[in-house]
Amino acid sequence: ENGFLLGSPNSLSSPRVLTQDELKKIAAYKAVEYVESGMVIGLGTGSTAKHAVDRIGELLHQGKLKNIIGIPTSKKTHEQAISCGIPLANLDSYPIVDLAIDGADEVDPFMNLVKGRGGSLLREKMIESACKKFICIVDETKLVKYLGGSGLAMPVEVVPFCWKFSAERLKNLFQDSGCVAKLRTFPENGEPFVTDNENYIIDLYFQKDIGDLNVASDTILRLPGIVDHGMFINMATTVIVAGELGITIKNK
Ligand code: ABF
Repeated sequence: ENGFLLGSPNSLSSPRVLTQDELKKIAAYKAVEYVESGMVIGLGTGSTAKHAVDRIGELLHQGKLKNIIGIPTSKKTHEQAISCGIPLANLDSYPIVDLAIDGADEVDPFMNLVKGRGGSLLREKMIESACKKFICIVDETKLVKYLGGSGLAMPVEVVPFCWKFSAERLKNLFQDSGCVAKLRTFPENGEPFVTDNENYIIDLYFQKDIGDLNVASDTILRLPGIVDHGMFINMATTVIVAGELGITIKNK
């Protein structure tokens, strides 16, 4: 009934270990249970959110959901939602979003997030800051003790103009945390990755905890040339984590 063929992770019918993608799908389908007919829904980006968008499209198609308006968080999700038959709009026409469902790259114990490794952080942040409820969906590999703690990138969107100058300034801000700042490029040709808003991404890597996230956020946002960063502080109202032992739902 809920669309899974797999049963619960430990059931006799499916003793095998679930793949990461199956866990993502479980979290996404759980989140879609919160969607009600008539809602304006923020549609996330990435391989986890993709399952939620597919599922919303499927339920619309089956007539189990009606009158949904989707607000996509990226060009990619816009295309996916169109192919799923989800009616779309934007924040100009719907400045209040009932519910957004989106993935994350890291989730700390306080439900703060790192997002943007997919490059869509700006639209995601605009839409998710306009939501009454924001459900973040992840598999358990995304859980960290502190943001930046995975050793993977903390993305910052910058205007292309003098991006080296911006990267240097960002690195200097977090010298004490052993920050390394790298322009995101395509591995195949070394060309800069360009966001949906025609900006570049500087990926920050930290050796140590950056401390107070609000201070870090304010300091980054004060730099001219910076568009936004991938820390989503105190924005998720629910986090759904799918792991080998089942689903955990944490609410604000
Ligand atoms: C979006 O997709 C991003 O904010 C985040 O960078 C990424 C997570 O991707 P995935 O679900 O593919 O791991 O939510």
